[in-house]
Amino acid sequence: MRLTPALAALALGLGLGLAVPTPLAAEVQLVASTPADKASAKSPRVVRLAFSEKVDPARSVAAIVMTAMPGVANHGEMPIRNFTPSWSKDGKTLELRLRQALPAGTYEVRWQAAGADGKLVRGKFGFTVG
Ligand SMILES: [Cu+2]
Repeated sequence: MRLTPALAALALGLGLGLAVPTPLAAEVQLVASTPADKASAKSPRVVRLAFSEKVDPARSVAAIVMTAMPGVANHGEMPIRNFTPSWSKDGKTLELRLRQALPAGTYEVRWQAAGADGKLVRGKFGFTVG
């Protein structure tokens, strides 16, 4: 069922509790990454996140966390900070360029991004370095 804005406003006003479809644009999504989710990579120096649309760079960011390392028990979460972030010209791809290749271990990349609808979306993916 398609509601015109006026009809939707009326329905809400009457408290009918109709689920009015939110913005016509879908919320921003991560469509690809390097390394890919669950991939095994060799000494990566770049982590790249490609979004489904242009995002607001002021509200969009990614962090790399090392969660395990060979031979280290109870490693815990170790934030990786030696990278420089940059956005592609079209505003859809975030590149984290590491000053040193990531050492062997398990990593999680946590991101947040705000697209055209202004909604902040969060997600994560992980990979291992062998
Ligand atoms: Cu570590």
